[in-house]
Amino acid sequence: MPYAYDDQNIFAKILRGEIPNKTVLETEHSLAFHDVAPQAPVHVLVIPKGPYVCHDHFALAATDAEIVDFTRAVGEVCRLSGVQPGEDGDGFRSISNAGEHGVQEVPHFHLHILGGRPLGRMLA
Ligand code: DGP
Repeated sequence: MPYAYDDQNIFAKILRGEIPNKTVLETEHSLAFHDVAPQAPVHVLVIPKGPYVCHDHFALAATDAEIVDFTRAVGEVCRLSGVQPGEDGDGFRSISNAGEHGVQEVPHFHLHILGGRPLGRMLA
């Protein structure tokens, strides 16, 4: 059964307030917080509050309101983190790992926003 959501995953616990987090942004349907093991000066995770396992699950099953909220939250996180491309921020990378081949550690959909230094070319 694809997309079986485990409500004991660590981000579900963060959403329930059982584990602390360093919040960057909270909206009606989304939460953004600093990664516990940052891989760059800016490393923020953006997650929907709904129980979605991975990006494709979210894309197929989330409501329009959740998708709009999440998409806007990503833009707002980039703005708040100062990584917008251009003379001020110089850009960022957004990554979402899914499943075994994608080496997804936490089975709650999240988008990594990485920036604050040149990241090098990476597709795989
Ligand atoms: P992924 O491989 O895409 O599933 O990456 C999961 C990320 O989640 C990884 O970069 C580390 C981060 N992470 C794991 N546990 C915690 C936690 O308890 N708090 C926070 N803030 N981040 C966590």
